[in-house]
Formats: sequence, C-alpha cells, structure tokens
Amino acid sequence: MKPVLHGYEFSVYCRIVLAVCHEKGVEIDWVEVNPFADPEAKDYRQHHPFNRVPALRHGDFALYETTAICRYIDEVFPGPSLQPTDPRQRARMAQIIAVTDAYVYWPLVRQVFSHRVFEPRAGSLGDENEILAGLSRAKEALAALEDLASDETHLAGREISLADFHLGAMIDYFVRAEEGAALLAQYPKISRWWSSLKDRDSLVATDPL
Ligand SMILES: N[C@@H](CCC(=O)N[C@@H](CS)C(=O)NCC(=O)O)C(=O)O
Repeated sequence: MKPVLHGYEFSVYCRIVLAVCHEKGVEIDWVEVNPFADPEAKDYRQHHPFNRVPALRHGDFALYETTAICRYIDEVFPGPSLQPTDPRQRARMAQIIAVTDAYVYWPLVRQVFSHRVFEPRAGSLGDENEILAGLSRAKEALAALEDLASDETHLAGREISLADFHLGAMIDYFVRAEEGAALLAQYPKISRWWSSLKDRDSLVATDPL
C-alpha cells in the first residue's frame, strides 16, 4: 500500500521526505497543499493540527513531523538503512537534524532563500533586512555544523544517513542565493560534503525548482 503524502511543491521539509522515499524506492501518492495559502486549505488541520507540511498517511496510520516520517519510512520499507547502528553516529545524526530544524531552517531558508530567490521568482521584492539578518544567523549555524560533521564522507559517518537529506535540502536552497553560496564556501568541511552530495539522484530527482 502506497503512503499518501500531503505536501507543498516548494517545501524543503517535503523534499526531505521525497528524497528519503527515492533512496528507499518507495512510491507515494502526493496531495498538494499550500500551507501558506490564505484562507488556509479547508479541513487540512485534520492531517496536521499546526497547518504545516508534510503529513503522511500509510493505511490507517497518520504521522506528521518530518523526522518522524523519515524514520518511519526508513524502518518500515526495505532498501538500504539510512540510520547508523553505531550509537554515537546515530546520536550525531539526530543532533544534526535537530540543529538543522532549530537553527538552519529559519535563517538559511526562510530569510535568505525566500527573500533573495523565492519571492523575486514569484514577482515580489524580497526584504534586504531579512537577508542580512539571515546571513548573520547562518554563520553561527554553519560554524556549529562544521564542528559537528564527521571527517568521513557523510555528516554522521561513512554511510549516508537521514541527516544528509535533512540538511542537504536546506543547503540546496541556501546556495541558490549568491550570498549563501559565498558564505558556505567559508566552511571547508560542509562545502566538501555538499559538493559530494548535491548531484545525488535522490536530490536531483526531487528538486522543485
Ligand atoms: N516541524 C515541522 C516543520 C514543517 C514546516 O515548517 N514546513 C513548512 C514548509 S517547508 C510549512 O508548512 N510552513 C508553513 C508556515 O510556516 O506557515 C516538520 O518537521 O515537519
């Protein structure tokens, strides 16, 4: 039975789930919902009480919150595991995902990407103050990630994990702003990681832009 994913085409959080599904070879049925629409989508809060995306339904099981959804998909479906078994690597993966949610999403995606790239694409002017504030806060987030990232190929170790898709979806948007790409280049470990990840099939196939 195919899972149903309620999502918005430009959402980085939905892209994380889509990339994980791609890695696992899981097909989904997509239901488009714009969480920014005003008025909000009728009845959507029955799937997500906070009116965010994504929200998953798999048979009679409903789940929201991207990390929970990705872990569920990884554990329920066959295919390569995307979570390390080593406790320290697993903890690092969880930490990087939490740092991404708490300190990366807002400045890199909602301030820099939205105002420099997304809004101009949609025909409105971005707010330069938001971009400056986002770039300033991005430094602290990128410095922390530079410290946390493993010295091996992927963020939590040698094998790719859920952390790579979580941060990868957001970095991909961030570097589409010229200032974002220039800032990322100042963090050598994260830059190397991103260069080796960015052309991965699951990211290319799920790029909404
Ligand atoms: N904690 C949620 C965050 C999801 C989220 O913020 N999604 C964005 C789209 S990328 C959204 O729905 N935003 C609507 C809003 O901010 O009103 C998760 O991990 O799934």
